[in-house]
Amino acid sequence: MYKLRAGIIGGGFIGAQHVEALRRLGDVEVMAIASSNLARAQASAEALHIPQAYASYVELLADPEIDVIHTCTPNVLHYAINRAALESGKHVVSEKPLAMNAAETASLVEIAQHSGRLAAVNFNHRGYPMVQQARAMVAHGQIGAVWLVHGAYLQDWLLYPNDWNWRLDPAEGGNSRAVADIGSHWADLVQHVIGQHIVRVCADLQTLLPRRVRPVGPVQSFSGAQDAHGAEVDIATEDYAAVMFTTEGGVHGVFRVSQVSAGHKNDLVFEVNGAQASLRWDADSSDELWVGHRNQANQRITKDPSLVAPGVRAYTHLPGGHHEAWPDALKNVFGEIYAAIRAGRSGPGPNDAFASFSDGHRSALLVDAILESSRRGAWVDLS
Ligand code: SOE
Repeated sequence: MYKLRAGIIGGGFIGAQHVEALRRLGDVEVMAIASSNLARAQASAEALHIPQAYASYVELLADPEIDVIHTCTPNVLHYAINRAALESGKHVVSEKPLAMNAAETASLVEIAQHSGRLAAVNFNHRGYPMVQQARAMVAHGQIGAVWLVHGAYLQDWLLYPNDWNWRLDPAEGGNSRAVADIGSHWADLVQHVIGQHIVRVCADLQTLLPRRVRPVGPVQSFSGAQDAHGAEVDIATEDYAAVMFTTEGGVHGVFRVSQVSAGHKNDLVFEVNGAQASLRWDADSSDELWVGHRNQANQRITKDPSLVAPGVRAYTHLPGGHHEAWPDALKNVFGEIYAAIRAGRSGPGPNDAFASFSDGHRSALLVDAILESSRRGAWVDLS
């Protein structure tokens, strides 16, 4: 089988994970990487054993050998890269958010539709086997009508005033931080699991650290790097949010996100309460799905290819007891995306887990509604 050829734009934390997941698929060749300058691109190319380094994304997009672009830069560049990539005839896999605001994400949806190329946004949590098991159980009516959805996504990597990352600067990260960065994952995931869209929100956003120390030079996500000698700057984006919501089907929900909750590294939990049973999934024990009952003992289903729903087997690659986690979920999502490209499709099929540019646009609308709700202190409908 011929190999599809990928080019990576951005060599930070997530770019390196894209490279690794793609290589594990076996039928994709990572041909090139671009960064903000040649020296950085060459350093990434050397560290990740990628043959070609480009000084800019423009140069990489001009390479006719490359079929698929992975957008892994700071948020501020996503729109320009995604747009130029589609216009140059490449398929696109973009990190979220697709762009800095909903006007831009709407225009990307349109450009993607006209391009005929595959355009996906990386909501990687959808690729966990026990998330797909939860989705299958909801779809097959195994918990009854869905009533409530709740949970949280908590981190602690921005706890201290001298923790820094480009996401703290609205010019690079956007007007929302915790909500756009991790709330977007939580909300996308539960909408995927219950098969319903959020249509209304009421939010409370808080900035616990209104001033932080900005170091000189770039700092990677999760690097733990702290430079107490930088300049103090005002912080406008939220460290914490609590969001109540309702869905198109009348499900009620609430979630909390925080990037300043000590002890929580990357802690995503959701629970769905149905008329017959409940489901709970926790990314920290991602191979388990808790099933809550009223009139019988609760259950804990563990990931095992022979025990999950038939459609979920494709998301498992190892026997029970052999854990599959974050990198495997990413690989699962990429596997589906590349299979869709090979099949000549431009978006997900009904059984696919991966997210489309339309999902990315919906996520931008949700973030905007949450910001507006918190500003106004009122419920806001998604436009
Ligand atoms: C940083 O908060 C971050 O890397 C997010 O950007 C990712 O999407 C999430 O997977 C983990 O945290």
